[in-house]
This record gives sequence, structure tokens and C-alpha cells, in this order.
Amino acid sequence: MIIDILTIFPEYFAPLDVSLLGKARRNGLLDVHVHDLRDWTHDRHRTVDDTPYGGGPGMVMKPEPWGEALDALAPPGSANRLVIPTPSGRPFTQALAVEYAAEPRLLFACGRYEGIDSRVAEEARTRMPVDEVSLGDFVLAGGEVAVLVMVEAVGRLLPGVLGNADSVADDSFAPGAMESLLEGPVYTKPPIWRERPVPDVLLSGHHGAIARWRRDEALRRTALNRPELLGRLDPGSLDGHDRDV
Ligand code: 6GU
Repeated sequence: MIIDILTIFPEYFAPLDVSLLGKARRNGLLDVHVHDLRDWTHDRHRTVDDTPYGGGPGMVMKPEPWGEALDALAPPGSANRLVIPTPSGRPFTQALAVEYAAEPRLLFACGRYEGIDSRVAEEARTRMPVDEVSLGDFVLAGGEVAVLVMVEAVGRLLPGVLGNADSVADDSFAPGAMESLLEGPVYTKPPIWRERPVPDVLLSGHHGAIARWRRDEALRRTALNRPELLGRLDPGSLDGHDRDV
């Protein structure tokens, strides 16, 4: 997969050289290009922002550098999908990460200040799919950190990026059995630590009992931290034991 990132702060993306994604890039599974938006300005000060029409606080990103940058990075026929992080976008979910992982190219446009002049997304939409996407109900200073989050969520889904041992199938929110269930607690050696034993069932070797226990713990944790998710469980997938938990 090819990922282009447009930003006025290319330094934000240094973490993409590290760990799982760094390795995926070195192995050629993920091809990330970070571009400085100011390369598409033409004035001495490389200006990217201006005051908002209608008044109000803060600054708005000017459309011209964005237009030229998108023309250069997404020429006709380039199969790009444009993703614009903004707190006013649709929610970024595991299902959207799975969709993005199937795309040949993603282009992320990081806004700063009060956002990007709205005509940029509107005009881009005449040439390619455009998603305005939010990570949740809070406000970041700019799109850069949101893009790091999305690139990691998408990158780990690409074939060959995770070892087989770290299967993606039982992630919280994974489509299928774990959809709308949070993962329960996990344990490793030693069997007793600071007088706290690992739950007996996990040492029993009884795979059916272990699966039952894990599902119960997932239900319990979901009820505690995200009760609204339980309403989304497929009623057909519930058994009598689930109802007792
Ligand atoms: Cl995607 N961008 C910004 N700037 N703030 C956010 C966000 C995105 N998601 C939540 N807050």
C-alpha cells in the first residue's frame, strides 16, 4: 500500500520509522511518503493560513497550496482515497480501518488551526473519494497525531505486517465474533505474582472452559466500560450462559 501524507509538520511522522510499521516499511509492505505542504506555496513567507471569512478566532488554511498539492499527489487516474482528519468528521472505527487496508493508495491531508478552507474537500470530491474522519469526541491541535493513529491501525492489518501469532481476528472490535465486545484480561508467567494467582481455568488445559471464561470476561468488561456496545450484540449469538453473566 502507498500512503501519502500532506502536512506543515513533517517531523511529526518520525515514529513511522519505528517498531511494527518501521519494519513493514523496510520490508516493502508499506510505502509512506510525507510531504511538506509549504512546498506548494509561492510567496516569500510560504504562507498556508489566513483569517476566517465571517470573522471569529484563529486562522484557516488557504485553499491554493492544498489544491496544487492534491493535483500533484493525486493526478487523474491515480486511485487515491483522500482522508481529512477533523473532529467534525465521521467516526474512525475498526470497520473503516479494514476498508482502508484494502485500498491501493491513501492520501492524508493534515489540517492545523481552525481547519482547511471547505472548498478544498468539495473540489477534491469531484475527482476522488473524500472522507472527513474523527477519532472521537475531543479536540487535537491538528490532524498529524490523528493520522499517526490511523496509519498504525491500517498498517497492522496489511498482509504480512503482523506475525501469525498476533492474529487480528480476536481484536476488540474485529468484525466477527468480537464485534462489539472488548477483549478481557490477559496473563503470562509467573503463575503467582505478589500473591496474585493467574485464574485457574487458564492453567486447566480445558479449551472449551477457557473459551467460555474469555467470553464471560469480555462481556463483563464491556458491560463495565462500554455498556452501550452490549445493545449492538447480535441476539442470535447469545446463549443462556451469556445472559447470566
Ligand atoms: Cl481526526 N482531528 C483533530 N484535529 N482533532 C480531533 C480528531 C481529528 N479526532 C478527534 N479530535
